[in-house]
Amino acid sequence: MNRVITLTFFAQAAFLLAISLALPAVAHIDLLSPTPILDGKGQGGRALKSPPFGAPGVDVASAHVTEVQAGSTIELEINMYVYHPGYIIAMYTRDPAGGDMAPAMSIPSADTAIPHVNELARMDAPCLEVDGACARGRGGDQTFTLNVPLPDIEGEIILVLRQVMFDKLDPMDDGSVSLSRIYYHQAARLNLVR
Ligand SMILES: [Cu+2]
Repeated sequence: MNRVITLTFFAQAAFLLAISLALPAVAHIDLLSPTPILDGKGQGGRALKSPPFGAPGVDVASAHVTEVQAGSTIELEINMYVYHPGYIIAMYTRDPAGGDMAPAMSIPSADTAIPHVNELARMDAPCLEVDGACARGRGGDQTFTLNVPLPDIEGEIILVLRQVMFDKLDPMDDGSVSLSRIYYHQAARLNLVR
């Protein structure tokens, strides 16, 4: 009898594990336009967890390039397929390795603003109101646009999109806040021309 229970337990555990692996731990933004370096559901949805571009192992130099007028405003089309309270921020780097784009992993206190480099635009995660509250998770699925003023420089940049989630902040014993779970990343390669 004990043995049957044990086997049942393991079968259930294996089943739950299989389900959790089948459902990618996806987050939660998918840049539809311009063409990203890797789509937002790439690598089973786990790629977005990898800073700075959400495209681990992808050769940036061979990624799709979108040509845009320097200094113009580009309209991003973004699908946020899982809602978290927080914001979405657009930044840029000229470094194809994104060396200056590493996200902050800790802030000294809950009152400290989360630092970002080369910010171009940001917006609150769009809220789909249901019964007076924002629909959580997949219930909050929305596609929206974000207008991003581009720098007035010529040449290639990587446009970096970062989802910041306030419900994933981890308060530490020393009063600091760990940011290790708050980000999702995506990026697009642009060539700015005059
Ligand atoms: Cu989530």
